[in-house]
Formats: sequence, structure tokens, C-alpha cells
Amino acid sequence: MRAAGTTRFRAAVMGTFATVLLLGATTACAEETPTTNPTGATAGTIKEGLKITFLPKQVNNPYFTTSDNGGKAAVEEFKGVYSETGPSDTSPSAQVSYINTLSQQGTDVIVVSANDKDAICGALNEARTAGAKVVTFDSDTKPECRDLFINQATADGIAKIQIKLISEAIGADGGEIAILSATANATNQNAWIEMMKTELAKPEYAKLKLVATVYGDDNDQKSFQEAQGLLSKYPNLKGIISPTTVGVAAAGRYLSGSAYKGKVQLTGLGTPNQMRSYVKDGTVKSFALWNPADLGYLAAYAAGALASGLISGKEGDKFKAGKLGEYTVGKDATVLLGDPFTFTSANIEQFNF
Ligand code: RAM
Repeated sequence: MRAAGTTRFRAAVMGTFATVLLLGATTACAEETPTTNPTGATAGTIKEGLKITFLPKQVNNPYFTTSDNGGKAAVEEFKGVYSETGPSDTSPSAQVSYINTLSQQGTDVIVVSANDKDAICGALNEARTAGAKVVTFDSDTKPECRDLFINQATADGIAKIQIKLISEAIGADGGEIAILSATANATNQNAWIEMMKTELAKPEYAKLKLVATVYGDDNDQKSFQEAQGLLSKYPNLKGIISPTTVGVAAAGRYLSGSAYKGKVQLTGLGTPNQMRSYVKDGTVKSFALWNPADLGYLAAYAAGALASGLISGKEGDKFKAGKLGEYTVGKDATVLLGDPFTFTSANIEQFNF
């Protein structure tokens, strides 16, 4: 459930979002004044001094640099103590030791994007027993291992846009397509892939045939090699969907330097800075993403509200997320940021992240 419709994301992208990311300015309103929302619950004030730590899938991924910086901006607004830690590889259990350390250090909230929904579950629950709150963002763990999940967009919406974009790029004749994903256990990518298969089963996509799903592990080199491998194994391939910022950038680099440039289509989820040159040189017509800075910002406000006892994570709970306004907790303790946004040559110059 979300507090506003599509217009919120659009406005954020074209307005505040562009301002914050292009100019590095912070326009957010830091004041949290006690109010009473329509359900009668008190919105209240986030406590000062909360220790809020972001634990991304990996620290050397520009997507997470942007999301976590959004979180930092929010934590500074409500006068908390922000930090970021995490692995540089995306193996299933790479985050466990970081969670254990944060728990021992008495972190108030761990804000984590899960590489593997099962592998970190036990450590997260131990941290919760020790007093920490757990907010997942971007990639969820199992619901019983966290207090809240901040979802960037619905899996259905993310799947639909990618199938639409690859279909448009390939054209009416259709043909073979493949998916180049992140890790085999990634909660977010796996949910999107399932929904993409559902979407592909629709009559309007009857001419698109998914022939393979491969995994680049959100590692640039491995993703590059997997893209290369797809083309040698499937000479008739017409398109690749890569629902990961690391994978789509690596596939773009491979295609743009190959004879397949402009012939084999590529779309997926990418950051504008990593994809700009491939849009400009004709390798990529369009791709999608959400606003990662807003995702981190929203996750931080949710973390603050949770650790202050303003919300518990039950459906219908409302909290204020600074410049983004009020959000409502939906089913399964999930908060939804908004809709994915499509980048093309017509708008990519407006973005810097
Ligand atoms: C990569 C990560 C992240 C995902 C984006 C689209 O950066 O896999 O989890 O949300 O791509």
C-alpha cells in the first residue's frame, strides 16, 4: 500500500529527485511534528541519536552507493547516527558476519538488502532478540526475519515494464530472449523473473521465447562473460533482459563492442550513469529503474519510526518520510516506494546517478 500514486514518483524524478542528484542539494524538511493521522494513531517524532546502519548486498555497487546516500541524508535529517557496512561479494552468507557484528555493537536498526533470503535469516533474528530492529529494502529476506520491507516497486510492475521494453525493442517479429540475472538466490531478481515468465505467457508476447536464464552474480566480469556466453550458445538470440544494474551495464559493454550492437537488443534495470553511453551509441533503446536515493531515504525514515515506537509494522501504520511525505504500511509489513521509471535517449541527460 502506498500513500500516493504514480504522480509522486514522476514528480520526484523530474523535480526534487533531479535537483538532489544533479546538484547535491538537500531540500528535505527535517521537522517531525507530532500529528494525529486519520486512523487516530499518533505520528510522533523520531528519537534523536538512533544508530542506523545500512547493509547493502555489496558495497562496491554504484546502485547501493546512491541508495545508501539517500538513507544517510534521511538519518542526518532526524539527527541519527548513520553508518554503512557490508561485503564486496554477493555470496549467500557474505552478510552474516556483518549482521553479527552490528548486533554486538548495539545498532538500533539494521537496514539490509538481502543477497539470500534464507542465509541471513538466523543472524537477523538473533540481532532482533538482542534488541535491534530489522528493515529490509531492495531485496527482502523471509518476512519472519524482519520488521519491515521497503519495496521499490511491485514485482509485477517491474516485470511488466521489462517485458514491454524488450518486446518494443525487438519489434513485431519477436524471437529468442534470455535473462542475465544477479545471484541465483537473490530474492528480488527471482521474484521479478517469476513475474516476467507470467507476463511472457500472455498472448501479446507469444512471439517472444525465453531460452535461458543465467547468473552474473552482480559481478561485472562474470556478467560480461555470461552475456558473451549467451550469444555464442544462442546465435539467434534477439534480446537480453538483465534485471540488475551490474548485469545490464556489463551486457551493454559487451554488446556495444561486438558485432551484435544494435542487432541484439538489451534492456533491464540500470542506473543512468552506467547506461548513458550504451543509450547514446545505440546499444540500448530503453531501460528502467526507480529512484534508489528515495528508496534508501524512505527505508531510513521507516527505520527511525520503527525504532522510536511510532510504528510497529502492522498494516495501516502511517509514518512521515521527510520530503517524500506520508507512507502507509501495507500487507506483510511492506511499504511500497512507487512505480518503475523508464529511461530513454530523450530523458537520460536529466539524471546523474
Ligand atoms: C543490482 C542489485 C539490486 C537491484 C538492482 C536493480 O544493483 O542486484 O539488488 O535492485 O541491481
